[in-house]
Order: sequence, then structure tokens, then C-alpha cells
Amino acid sequence: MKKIMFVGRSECGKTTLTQALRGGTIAYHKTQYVNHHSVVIDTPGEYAQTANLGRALALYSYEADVVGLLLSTIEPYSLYPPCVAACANRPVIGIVTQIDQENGDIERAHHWLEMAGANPIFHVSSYTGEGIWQILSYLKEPGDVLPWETEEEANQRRVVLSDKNREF
Ligand SMILES: Nc1nc2c(ncn2[C@@H]2O[C@H](COP(=O)(O)OP(=O)(O)O)[C@@H](O)[C@H]2O)c(=O)[nH]1
Ligand SMILES: [Mg+2]
Repeated sequence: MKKIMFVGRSECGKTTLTQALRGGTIAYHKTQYVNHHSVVIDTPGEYAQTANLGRALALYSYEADVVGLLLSTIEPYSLYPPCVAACANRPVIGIVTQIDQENGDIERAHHWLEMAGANPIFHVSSYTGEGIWQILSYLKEPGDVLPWETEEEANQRRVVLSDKNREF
């Protein structure tokens, strides 16, 4: 698998997506440091929320094959400067997260990621599983075995045990 680094503001869904891509149950913790999972480098939201995003991209993207800029459908504005993708020495893809949110705006998030220079752009919900297969297929390299064999299996609703704000 290609190794992807997730960047995005706090609460956009980086950690949840990291877990959803691995399969199994989703359980929560606040991301305090850079976590290396097998294919995902999960970063604290603070990287995206300071003026140093470009620097963080330039530095940490060396560890990754691909950078994923995440933006949720419920974010009220974009933190990504136009063309910030150019700061990374790696391909930069966009991931619109939380597409299951009733009040979310998928098109708006998509457009902001386009302006940041991300390409291609995926739409995903870590809860319903929609779009998980498409991301895994993008990251897949010859010979890789995915956690699921079919798109239907991958794009299944996840078991969410707890989250930081609400009880399930
Ligand atoms: N509805 C919905 N909520 C989500 C989704 N992904 C994450 N969340 C919620 O968004 C919040 C932040 O998620 P988290 O993964 O911790 O974000 P991070 O700060 O970017 O790592 C949590 O309360 C999650 O339950 C999703 O796909 N759909
Ligand atoms: Mg996190």
C-alpha cells in the first residue's frame, strides 16, 4: 500500500478515517502526536491550524507516498491556502469527510480542496463506509491484499463504540 499522511483541522475526522480504513471497531482517543499506522500517518489538527501548514507538509510528507488533505462537509471555512499542495513533494489528494452529515455541504468542501490543489478528490463517510473502498483502491499497489475483498464489504456501516462528544 502507498503510505498516506492525513492532514486536516481538529475534528474533521482523521483518526476515525484511519480506523475505518483498517476495518473493525472504531474507538476514540485524541491525537496528541504523529501516529504511524501501517498505511496511514495520522497527524494532530494543529498542523493544519497554524500558519506553518506549508512547512509541516514539506517536512512530514517525506515520510509518506501521498498526502491526504481532509476537509469535512461541516467545516464553515477552509484552512487551506490556495495551491498549498505545491508545498508537498508528494502527490496531494483531497478527502471530503463526513458526507453522511445532514447539514454538510459536499460540493463546498470539494471546491475548497480543489482550490488547495488536491487531485483527485474522494468523498467518504467513516460511519457509513461510503467511499472507503475508493480510497483503499487508490492506495493499493500490485500484490497488496485489502482488508475487504469487495466494494460492498468495504463500504459497510462501521461499529462506533464511543466518540468524544456523544454516547452511541
Ligand atoms: N457523522 C460523522 N461523524 C464523524 C465521521 N468521522 C468522524 N466523525 C466525528 O467527528 C469527530 C472528530 O473525529 P476525529 O476522527 O477524532 O477527528 P480528528 O480530530 O480529525 O482526528 C468525532 O466526534 C467523530 O465521531 C463521519 O464520517 N461521519
Ligand atoms: Mg485525531
